[in-house]
Amino acid sequence: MKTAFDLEDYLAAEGARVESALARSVEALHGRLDEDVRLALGHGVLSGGKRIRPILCVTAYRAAGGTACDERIYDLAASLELIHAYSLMHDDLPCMDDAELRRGKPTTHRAHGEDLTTRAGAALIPAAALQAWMAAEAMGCDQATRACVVRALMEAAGGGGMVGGQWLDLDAEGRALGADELDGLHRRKTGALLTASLVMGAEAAGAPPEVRASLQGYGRAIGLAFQIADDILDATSTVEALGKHPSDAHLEKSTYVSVYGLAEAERHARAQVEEACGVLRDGGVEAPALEALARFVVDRQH
Ligand code: GRG
Repeated sequence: MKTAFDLEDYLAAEGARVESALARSVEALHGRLDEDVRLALGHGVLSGGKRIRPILCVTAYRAAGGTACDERIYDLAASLELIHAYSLMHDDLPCMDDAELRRGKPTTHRAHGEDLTTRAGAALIPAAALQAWMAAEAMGCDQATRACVVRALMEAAGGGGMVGGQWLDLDAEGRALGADELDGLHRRKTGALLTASLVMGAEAAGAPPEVRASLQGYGRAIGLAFQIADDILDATSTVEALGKHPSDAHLEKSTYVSVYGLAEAERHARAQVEEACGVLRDGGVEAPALEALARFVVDRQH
C-alpha cells in the first residue's frame, strides 16, 4: 500500500545514486593503488548493502535547505560508506569476527585474501577523508565548512567513535555488560558514524546551529535504535535473510537482547525512533523522509 511518503521508492532512487558515487570512488583510485588491492577494495565497497549512511547524509542535507542535487552531494555522502565498508572488511577478518559471508556473498578476505583485505581497508580511510574534502570543495563550501565536514567524518571513525567502540567491543567479549556500558560502546561503535551522516549533511548545507543540533540529536537516537535492531536481527533472523551468519551468541557478546530481553529491546528501539522524530519536530525540521528512515531503522529485515 502506498503511503504519503514512499520509502521504498526513495531508498531505491537514492541507493542507485549512491551506488554510482561509490563506483566513481573506486574508479578514482585506479593507478593510485596496486590493482589487486583496488580489486579487493572494490569487492568490499561495491558488494551491496543498504547504503543507509549516505542516504541519511543526503536527506539531512536537503532537510537543512541544501540545494545541490547533482553528483557532488552523493560524492560527499559516499565518503561515509567508504569508512563503513572498511570497518566491515576489517571486522570480518579472521583476527576479529572471522566471518565467511557478508551481504550474501563471500567476505572480502574469503574472496581476495587477508593481506589484500587489510591493505584495502587501510587505504579506504585516507581515501574517504580526501573524497569528503574534495566533494565539499566542489560543492563550493568554504574552507571552514570543508574542515568541519572532514572533522565530523574522522572523529566519528576514530578512537572516540567507531574504532574506540570496536575496541571496547573486543574487550568485552565473554563479559557481561550493564545497560550504560552497552549504550556507551554502541554510541561509539555504530552511533558515531550514523550521527556524522546527519552532521555532515547539515554542515554541507550551511545549516544554522539549531537545525544542525536537531539533526545531530536525531542521529544519536537512530544510532542507538539501529544497533538495538541489529542485535534483535542477530538473535532472531536467518542467514538467508541477513546475508551473514549471526555472531553475537557465538562470540559471547552482551547485546540489547541479552541485557533487556527481546520484548524490552524492541520497546527501547521504538522509543529511540520516537525520540528521533520528536527532536526533529522540536527543532522545526520538517522532513518526512527522515521520519520514514527512522522507522525503517527498526522495521528493516536485514
Ligand atoms: C581494530 C579496534 C579496531 C577497529 C577497526 C573493524 C572496525 C575498525 C570497526 C568495526 C565497526 C563495526 C563492525 C560496526 C558495526 C556497525 C554495524 C551495525 C554494521 C552493519 O551496518 P549495516 O546494517 O550494513 O548498515 P550494510 O550491509 O547494510 O551496509
